[in-house]
Amino acid sequence: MKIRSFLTVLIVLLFFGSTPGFSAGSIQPSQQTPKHLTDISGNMSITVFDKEQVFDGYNLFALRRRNKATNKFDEGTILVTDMKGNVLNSLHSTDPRSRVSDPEMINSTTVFARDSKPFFWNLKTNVTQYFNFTAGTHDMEYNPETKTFLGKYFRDTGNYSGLPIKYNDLYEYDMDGNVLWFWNSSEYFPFNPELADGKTFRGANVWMHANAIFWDYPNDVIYMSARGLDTIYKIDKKTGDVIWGLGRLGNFTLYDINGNKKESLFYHQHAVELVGPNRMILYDNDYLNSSNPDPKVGRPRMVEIEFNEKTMEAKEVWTYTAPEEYFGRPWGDADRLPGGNRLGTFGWVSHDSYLTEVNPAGDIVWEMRINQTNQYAWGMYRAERFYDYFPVEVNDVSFDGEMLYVNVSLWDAIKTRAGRDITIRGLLDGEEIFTETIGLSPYYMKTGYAVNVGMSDFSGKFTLEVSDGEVTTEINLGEFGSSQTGLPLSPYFIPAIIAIPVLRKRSKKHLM
Ligand SMILES: [Ca+2]
Ligand SMILES: [Ca+2]
Repeated sequence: MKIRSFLTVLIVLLFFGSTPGFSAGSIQPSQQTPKHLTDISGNMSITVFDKEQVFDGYNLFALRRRNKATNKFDEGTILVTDMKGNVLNSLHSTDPRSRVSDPEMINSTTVFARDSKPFFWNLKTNVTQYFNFTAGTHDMEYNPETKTFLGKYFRDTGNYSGLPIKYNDLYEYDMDGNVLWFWNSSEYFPFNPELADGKTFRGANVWMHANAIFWDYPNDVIYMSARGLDTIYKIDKKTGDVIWGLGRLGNFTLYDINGNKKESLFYHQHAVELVGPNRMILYDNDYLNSSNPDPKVGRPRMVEIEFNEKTMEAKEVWTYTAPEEYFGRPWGDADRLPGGNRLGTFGWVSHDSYLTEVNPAGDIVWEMRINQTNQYAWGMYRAERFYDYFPVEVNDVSFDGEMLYVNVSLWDAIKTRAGRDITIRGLLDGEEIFTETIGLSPYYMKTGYAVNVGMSDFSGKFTLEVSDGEVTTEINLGEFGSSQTGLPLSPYFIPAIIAIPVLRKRSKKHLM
């Protein structure tokens, strides 16, 4: 079979399925115009939106309101917005000491979040389900395979310099609140006065200040960010042993993006998570970086680091440095998105909150800003992006009169830890030609998919349909006819060859 034309689509073709998403109708009548929402949405705006460079999606985040008169957080609200900033769903915490801060999607309709207790929130039905145990501090993880939770809890043991020493223990709970696993941090990180120096917080020696956990449950390990130590620790969930540290006090030789050896790659970091095998992203607050003119003021960054557990070398592979006015001593989040953009949460209450999407080159392609008022500041601790379709890029569509060659890149609609199976169907004028199940990569990594479709009489509109049973995306690849000797060149097609890693390749010839 000779390929007469090799064509590459350079733009992203998106054809949304019939899934309606979380329309404004999912906000319950009682929540339509409460003051908390008008207060916030009146100060929320989209300042950048380059539609050519972003996948349209939904933003999930919590805003915690700080009353400037009392200097205290007085309420919290979890929001889902579209890319234009319209609030589609909101959940207002009635807890005066609300801790809503880091909601995540656990499937295409359900948010997992924590207030004083962990809970699920169904965006379609607006039903919440609270679990009867305390949610701990900073971060909580949910494992959908075991239906268990991993939380982080402060424990005071002993005193130093007249202040209690605070440890950061980990607990795994089942849905009924039974403790299934306990990690005693004082066993693995006995208090070290040298490291505690200057690391006091809330009237205690919070010397490690573990502020993020990432439970890589498919591999039974936990990545824990110790902010006070400028180090990420990898913990073996089975044995509790600390496998390594990466950072100022860790075991890796560290290199910055220019290949220079560094003492540390980040200072008082937040929100570590994996974005690939041996690759992590995190938010570098750049706080207490002694190489800065004033260590108390830095330039916040998003950083991706590749680590090699054989050579014990870790190097920056992608970084973004935000403007000075985005700096916040605490808080922050960094996410890798489908297609390779990154989403940064610059939301500490010392300034307006920014949720900022940048392309791989570091240009801001989308941004939401929540302005402070004289009375209030809205802080954003973390954010997530999700979709009601499967983001896709068409890398190649070519037809030689008898055989159709298709090569696409796919991303999941929600961020998973383990990946999951989806179904791909090939349709000619709506008639199924083939169907198969493929595995989608975790953490919004790209999944390559290529297929060759050949038939004796191939004519009609060819569509790929990607579905998980709830979310369905149709990719319309165009009209083809077996009498054609090649496709006419449209403005979207230019002759070019781009090497795309293809994880799954199947040849389908003469299926009919
Ligand atoms: Ca986490
Ligand atoms: Ca995030």
